[in-house]
Amino acid sequence: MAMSAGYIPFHPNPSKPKYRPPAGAVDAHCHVFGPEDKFPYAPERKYTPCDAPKEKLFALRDFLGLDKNVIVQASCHSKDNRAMVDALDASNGRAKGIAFVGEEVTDDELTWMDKAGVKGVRFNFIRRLVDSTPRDVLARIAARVAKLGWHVVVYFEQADLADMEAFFTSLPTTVVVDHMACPDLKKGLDHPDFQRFLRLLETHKNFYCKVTCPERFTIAGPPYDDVVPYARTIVERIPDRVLWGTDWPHPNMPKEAPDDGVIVDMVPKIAPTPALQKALLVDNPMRLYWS
Ligand code: 0GY
Repeated sequence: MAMSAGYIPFHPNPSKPKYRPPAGAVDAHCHVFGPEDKFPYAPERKYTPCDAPKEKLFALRDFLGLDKNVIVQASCHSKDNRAMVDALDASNGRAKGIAFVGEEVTDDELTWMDKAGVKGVRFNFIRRLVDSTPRDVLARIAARVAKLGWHVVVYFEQADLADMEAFFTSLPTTVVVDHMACPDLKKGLDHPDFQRFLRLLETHKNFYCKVTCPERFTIAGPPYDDVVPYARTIVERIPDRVLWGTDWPHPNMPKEAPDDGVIVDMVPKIAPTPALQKALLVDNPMRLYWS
């Protein structure tokens, strides 16, 4: 197993954001990991995270002035969704989930997750994180979860879009793209990769985009102003189909995890009006996850 170092801890002491999110704001991309003694990490994982239990996530939610979470299954737990479902069960209805499943998942397991508040499955195409799954398998999974009213979350890199676009647009569900499909800041806003991605979002009205993870794409470092033009362009082009999240606990970061207060303080830069902020933080995630 090729595994990166792992165990980069989340920020021990995030700053209080200056920006106050509107009432009911949703962190639509975050994770829970472990604790390992209760929910062990997957043997096939490519990195080992720090334990990031649900209690810490809920405390951070409150500290940052957020109201709800969408907890996304990450590759380090692979197809064992128990830690995520356990967090949903403990959330008093304030968390929904995105699962990772294989074709062997049973209808009973899907029903168990559906009842707990799972709203979708994630297809991860990032080669450093997962081994690839054939598209016909993914298509069959999508058809099954579509019947539950779930959607599909896709995590991929813009440079791979040309190859995957036909598959993505054939999916029978809403499609949510993680982390702006990883913009390459060295290429710039005008690069065909980013422009192609924008066209995809504008053309296909069933696509949503998470304007998340500036810390993964920045060249300049915090407060990540170099990522703002990418996120802001997407927010302004498809204001009713964008989502925001912290990505806490920021798994698999090469050096140190970001200050979550700084991540919250980016919101007014990428969504400059109160109407855009309400769409991004409340209306869009509520439509997708709580309606
Ligand atoms: C993320 C990003 C990452 C990790 C995972 O599934 C995962 O392990 O998603 C990453 O390393 O880019 O979504 O938080």
